[in-house]
Amino acid sequence: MNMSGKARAHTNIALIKYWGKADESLIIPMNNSLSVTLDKFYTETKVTFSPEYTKDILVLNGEEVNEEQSKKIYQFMNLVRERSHTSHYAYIESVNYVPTAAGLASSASAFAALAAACNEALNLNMSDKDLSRLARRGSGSASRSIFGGFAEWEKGHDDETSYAHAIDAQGWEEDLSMVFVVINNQSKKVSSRSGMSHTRDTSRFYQYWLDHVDEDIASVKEAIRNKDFKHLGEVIEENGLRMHATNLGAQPPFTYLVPESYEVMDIVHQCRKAGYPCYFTMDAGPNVKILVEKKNQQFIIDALLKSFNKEQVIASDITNTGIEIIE
Ligand code: 2P0
Repeated sequence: MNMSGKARAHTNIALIKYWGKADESLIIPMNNSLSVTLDKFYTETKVTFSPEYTKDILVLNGEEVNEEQSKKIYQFMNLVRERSHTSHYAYIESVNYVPTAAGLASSASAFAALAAACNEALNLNMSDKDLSRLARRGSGSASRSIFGGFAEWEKGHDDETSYAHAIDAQGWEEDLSMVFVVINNQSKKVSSRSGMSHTRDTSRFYQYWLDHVDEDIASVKEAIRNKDFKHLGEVIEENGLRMHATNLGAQPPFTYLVPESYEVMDIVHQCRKAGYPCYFTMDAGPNVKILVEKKNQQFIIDALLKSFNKEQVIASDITNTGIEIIE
């Protein structure tokens, strides 16, 4: 008998970053992180387990993915089999809903959707907390994509204690949005996995990062409680830049940022000067994400469109919806 389940999960963007693991194989982070879940970018995944399959197969956006690229998925499926005492292999069909050519496909939505689809297919009846723990084993940031709105991943100290939960913002997220500036650069990409590992192991600034991240988490939670956008923005901008500074302190140093990234940061500063508060954050790549109140979103977009083309500037609401079972 075939067993199948289909789920949707949205991408999240960290406002306080996850950067470095305490345990590489269990994916336990060195510090707590905090994110917003985005409405516009998501993954839908259907998984079908069958006694007739002789291996796992992944079809991504309609094309079969080769074994090398699917390695992380196979490891994850082995974990699911172990936990559910199933020996069946699975056929996994996954579609990323991100604007074409934006290059924003994310392992966060991918593993959150896959965890939820497996839970459904195998009738595992996992709680959101346990789904978050499971998704974490695929990719750390996926632990946060189980939830909508603001989510905090508590680092914990082992597999049991490391998971995310939603943070009640009393509906504030409905007033906020995120504007993406997609910067295409040709430089060789350092994956977030290897970048954070190299930085944790070698950066002269890494201890400084660890020493201040808890303060940032506390400040962000206070700003959310008070619906204080300026406070929120100032903290997240500092935290994001500090994460990128740790990479510059690594031996050898590296950076994800390119000249256009700095150009966007400058536009953000100019918008603030003009009386439109907005704040930037960057992840393991050159793209810049700008947190803004919806009422000021158009001003920021117009300012960006003087330097970037329409395809490069994409706005998304923050969704309150966590993982969903579909069909
Ligand atoms: C985050 N980033 O908190 C951090 C901040 C980028 C910068 O992409 O190794 O893909 O699979 O656990 O979850 C997190 O990297 O890394 C990430 P793994 P993941 O979103």
